[in-house]
Amino acid sequence: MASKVLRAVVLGPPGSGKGTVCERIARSFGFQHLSSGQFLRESLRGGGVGGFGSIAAAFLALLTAPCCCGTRAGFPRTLGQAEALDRICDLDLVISLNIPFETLKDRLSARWVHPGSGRVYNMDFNPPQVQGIDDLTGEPLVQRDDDKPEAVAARLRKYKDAAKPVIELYKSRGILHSFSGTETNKIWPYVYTLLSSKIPPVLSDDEN
Ligand code: G5P
Ligand code: MG
Repeated sequence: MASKVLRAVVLGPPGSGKGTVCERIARSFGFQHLSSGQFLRESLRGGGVGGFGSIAAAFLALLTAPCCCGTRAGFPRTLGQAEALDRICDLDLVISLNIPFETLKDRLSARWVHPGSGRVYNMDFNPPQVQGIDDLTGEPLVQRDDDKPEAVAARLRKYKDAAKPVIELYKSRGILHSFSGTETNKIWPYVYTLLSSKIPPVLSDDEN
C-alpha cells in the first residue's frame, strides 16, 4: 500500500515530453501514469461515443482512487477542467514543461507510437530496436495524424490559449514548477530532485 499520496500533474504543449517525463516518474517513484490524450485515443478506437465528458469522468474517478500515487499528463488542460479537479482533490504540485516551438515540431515529426499500448518512440531520441516495430509486441508502429506539421501548429495555438489561465492559477497557488530546455535528459534530473523532496524514489535518477 502506498505510504503517501502525491497528486501531481504535468502540463506542456504537444511534444513537450509530458508522456516521456511521466513514464520516468512512474518508474522512478512507483507511480501510475495516466494520459488524457491516450484515454481519448483509446475511446475513439473502441468506438466510444460518450465524448470528452465521459473520458473526463473516468479520469477523475481514477484521480480519486485511494492509495493511488499518480502523475497525470495533459490534464487539466482548461480552466474548467482545473476547477473540476479542485472539487475532488488538492494537487501537491504541478510540473510545467516549456520547450521551443521548433524543437516540438522536430520531435513530433519523428514520433512513432504503438497504438495498442500508447508506447512512444522517436527516431532520434528513443528509436525502436527494429524500425517501425514495437519492441515488446512486435506489432507495427504508426504516426499520429495530429503529428503532421499543420496539425501541430494548430494544436499548439489551441494549447497556448487554453493553458495560460491554468498555469496562472497554479502559479498563484505557489505549486507551479516550470522547466525550460530542449532536452528531456537535461530537464529530468531537476524533476527527479523536486519529486524526491516530496516522496522517496524507488529508482535512482540515472536508472531511467
Ligand atoms: P495528448 O496525447 O496529451 P499532446 O498534444 O498534449 O497530446 P503529446 O503530443 O502526446 O501531447 P507529449 O506527451 O508532451 O506530447 O510528448 P512525448 O510524447 O513525451 O514526446 C514527444 C516526442 O518527443 C516523442 O517521440 C518522444 O520520444 C520525443 N522526445 C522526448 N524528449 C526528447 C528529447 O529530449 N529529444 C528528442 N529528440 N526527442 C524527445 O492529447 C492529444 C489530443 O487530445 C486532446 C487534445 O486535442 C490533444 O491535442 N486532449 C484533450 N482535450 C481536452 N482536454 C484534455 N484534458 C485533453 N487531453 C488531450
Ligand atoms: Mg503524450
